[in-house]
Amino acid sequence: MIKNIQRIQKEIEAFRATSREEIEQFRVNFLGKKGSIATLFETFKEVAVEEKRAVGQTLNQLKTLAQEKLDSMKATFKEQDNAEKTIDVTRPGEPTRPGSRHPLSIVRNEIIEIFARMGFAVSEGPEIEDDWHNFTALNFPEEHPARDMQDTFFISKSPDILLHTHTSSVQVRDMEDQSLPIRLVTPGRVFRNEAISARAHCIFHQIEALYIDRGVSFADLKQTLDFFAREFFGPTTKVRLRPSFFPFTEPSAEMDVSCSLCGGRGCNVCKGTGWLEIMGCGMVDPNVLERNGIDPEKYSGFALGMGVERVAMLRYGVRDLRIFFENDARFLEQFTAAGF
Ligand code: 2U9
Repeated sequence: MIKNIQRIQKEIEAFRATSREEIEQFRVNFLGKKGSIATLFETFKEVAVEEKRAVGQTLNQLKTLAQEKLDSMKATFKEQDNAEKTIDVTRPGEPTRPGSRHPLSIVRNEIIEIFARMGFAVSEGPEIEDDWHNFTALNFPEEHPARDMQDTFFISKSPDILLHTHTSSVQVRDMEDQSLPIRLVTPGRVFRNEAISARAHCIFHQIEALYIDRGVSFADLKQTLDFFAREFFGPTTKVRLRPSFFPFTEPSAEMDVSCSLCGGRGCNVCKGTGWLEIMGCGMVDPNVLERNGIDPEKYSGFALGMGVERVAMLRYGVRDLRIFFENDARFLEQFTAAGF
């Protein structure tokens, strides 16, 4: 028995594991239920009574030896594992690509900057509005189709709470809060219940401008439009106005600029016309002034509005505005804005 114990002890001491599988094999062979130590314990029953004490002690020492060896082999492998996981701080770092401004932000900031040079301050307001600020104060008749469920996202009915369909609602709030004269641009997200296509989205961005003072005329509006068009599209840009209609302006017009892509000769972006429609504008309807507590006999104003997506499409030659909302890094990383 003692000889057997000594033989196994030597085996244990000599054992070298080169893999986790070998460690497990060691456990099974020596410490497992049917392993050699368990077998020794079985034969221990047959040991003579006077030898039991000495043999028992050696046997227990053998078991402890095997257990300690197993534990130390496991620990060594764990250390090796951890060493493999630690970071080699001497390795060169992964380059992190700097982010870039979103093209809609670049265009919005540039438009704001041009108006800022003409003395327009920036104003922002709530996207969730009531009927008064979005429609009634802006001279929308009760039965106007824009008030319809099909065009407007309503949050509740009676009272009507909705997602504003234009940033004019922000300017109505400015008229309530601010003293005259008012000269503001309102950039913002607007919401219209429209089918999404290459040319329209149910969420898009607008910039509107409003100037109210004594003696503001259509000539002031035209001068402002001319300046904006030349600053944004280049010094040779031509401008034309076509009569239009909006509930909140009278008279109203739509402004076209000569196509910046073909220089007015006609291309597929301007559909051969040489002109691109950029924005709507007009003199603030006296009804709007009156509804907002401004005396139309003393004050007049002009307003204009444009869609940022449309302007950005023309600036960058983008044919489908949905790409602005997809957050595809391959598209977005192409845009850089000097100073914005
Ligand atoms: C007040 C009074 C009048 C803002 C204006 C337009 C003309 C216009 C469209 C351009 C493309 C909306 O994004 S779009 O679909 N906007 O044509 N907006 S005048 O008129 C105002 C604003 C505020 C108090």
